[in-house]
Amino acid sequence: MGTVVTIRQAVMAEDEKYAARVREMLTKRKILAVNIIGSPGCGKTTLLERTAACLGRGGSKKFSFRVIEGDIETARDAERLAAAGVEALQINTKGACHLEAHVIENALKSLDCNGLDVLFIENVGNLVCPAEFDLGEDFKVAVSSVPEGADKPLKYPMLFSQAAAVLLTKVDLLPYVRFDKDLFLRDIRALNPKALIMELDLISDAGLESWLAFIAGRLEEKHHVAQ
Ligand SMILES: Nc1nc2c(ncn2[C@@H]2O[C@H](COP(=O)(O)OP(=O)(O)OP(=O)(O)O)[C@@H](O)[C@H]2O)c(=O)[nH]1
Ligand SMILES: [Mg+2]
Ligand SMILES: [Zn+2]
Repeated sequence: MGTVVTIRQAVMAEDEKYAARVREMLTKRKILAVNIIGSPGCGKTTLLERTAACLGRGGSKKFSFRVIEGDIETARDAERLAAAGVEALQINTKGACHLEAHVIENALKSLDCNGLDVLFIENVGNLVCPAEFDLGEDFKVAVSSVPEGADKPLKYPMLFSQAAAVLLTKVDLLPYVRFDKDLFLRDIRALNPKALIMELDLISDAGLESWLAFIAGRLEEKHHVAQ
């Protein structure tokens, strides 16, 4: 058992070096990197599709973005994003249930970073170990959907306590699903008082403007700091 712990710590320490290199490279280019984490089917890809559609409609918030898509198998999410006009690079982890920084460093070699404002990384659908790995991102975003139930923050505290923002998706289903929203909000507040909490309905795009404003605001802060 002791050996297992030692090896795990060594792997994570090694990955921290890759994460630091990714962060340095992206900061030099003033690219905001966002690590999007949530269970399978919570709406991560839909969020990115709707982000592209809303930016395409114009409005006050404008930024360019590309996506690194993490999935165990298939190129389906990258294909969905390509159909939405978004350049996306698909990573297949072939069994691994999270992305690691060395994979991101490698992916960045094939991603065109010119004129790029924001890099979204859609992590493998999983509420557990993606939260343990630093990919060199500026911050993590936790996505949790109404049908998953309101008890998730306390059951998977690592993600919810670190996330800069928590997105509650599928709020259009609130009338049909038993979901204690007060409990959900209270538990997030207890874990992470600073997290910005947004409620999204990705069918009607309700709440999406707040998401765009949040990303645009963080991008502006990054430009300011990197100057
Ligand atoms: N009713 C409703 N359905 C949604 C919403 N957002 C996403 N969906 C649906 O939820 C399903 C899963 O959405 P995805 O965006 O593929 O989920 P994901 O998190 O990317 O899933 P993985 O990549 O497999 O982890 C799809 O059928 C979406 O159309 C929402 O706000 N409301
Ligand atoms: Mg997806
Ligand atoms: Zn994992």
